[in-house]
Amino acid sequence: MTDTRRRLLDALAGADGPVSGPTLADRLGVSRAAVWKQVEALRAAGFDVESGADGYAVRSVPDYGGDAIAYGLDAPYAVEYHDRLPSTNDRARERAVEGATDRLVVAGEQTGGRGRLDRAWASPPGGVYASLLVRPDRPPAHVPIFTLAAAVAVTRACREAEVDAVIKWPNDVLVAGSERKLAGVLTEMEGEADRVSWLIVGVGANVDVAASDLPGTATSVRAEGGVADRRRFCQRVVETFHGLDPDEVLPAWRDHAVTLGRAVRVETPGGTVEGKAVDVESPGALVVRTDDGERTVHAGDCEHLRPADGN
Ligand code: BT5
Repeated sequence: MTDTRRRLLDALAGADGPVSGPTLADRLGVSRAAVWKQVEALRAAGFDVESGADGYAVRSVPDYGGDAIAYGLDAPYAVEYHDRLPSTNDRARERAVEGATDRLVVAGEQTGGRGRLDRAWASPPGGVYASLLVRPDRPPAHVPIFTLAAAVAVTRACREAEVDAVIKWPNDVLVAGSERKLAGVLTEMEGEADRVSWLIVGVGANVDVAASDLPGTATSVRAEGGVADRRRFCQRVVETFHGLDPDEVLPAWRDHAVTLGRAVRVETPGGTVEGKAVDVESPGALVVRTDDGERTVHAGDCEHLRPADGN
């Protein structure tokens, strides 16, 4: 998406009524003919743009796509949309290597979606597959906080879509009271000892997907009876992620998490840790009270054990 297109979308989305061609040309710093060309491109992308005596006004927005996501998006990312990609994280990585930043790569479906540890992420049409490329001025050790922030953002988007979602450490978004998975987060980065070079936060969320198109016990916003609006969902994830103050992330995560207080078994690179999950510490490590004292786990797969509470 060009800068001009994004500015046109922002100008139209932010207006109360029609905006005249000359006003748009002025704001965008382009000719009126260039504005007209961009409006035509929006129409070709499925926007209903009315042009009356007072100027241009958007009457309706397409269900999904780059322009649809950018329209009204309250976050400073350039949106790049593809109907289909192997993996939005891989495409974002290519963009990172080219030097880009502050970019949101979205695909309508993925043919090679990835989870953690090279597991497959089922990515049928109807899901939200989005990778955010940023370059935070942080040491690599702080990166897990971004994964937690994304999990908080996705959980809130699910709740806004009327599905009662919760977080399982570190990055699974489940339907409350179940192990049914709605979404996951895959964070990848490149960095030097003291500074992240680039960071990609990839979100996969089952939004407008039938449960039969998903593996195992996975579920979707649609299957749970929620509002399956991919455009809104994607926008809200990005806006919430962007709007979270780093200091707010851990408290918000604790607030949304179901793992704390639960009996857990965590498969870590260094072996199995079993006990009661008692806290999450900065920048995202799980503290487990085991028979041999407290253990702090930085990475792994967490299983909630029964009974849910109290041991
Ligand atoms: C995750 O991995 O939960 C992270 C998933 C991140 C996917 C996004 S999509 C956009 C971006 N581009 C990518 O290529 N990836 C990111 P993990 O915790 O490892 O969970 C993977 C496991 O979840 C699999 O082994 C399955 O058991 C299960 N699973 C696979 N597809 C699923 C789906 N669509 N919904 C729920 N569970 C799924």
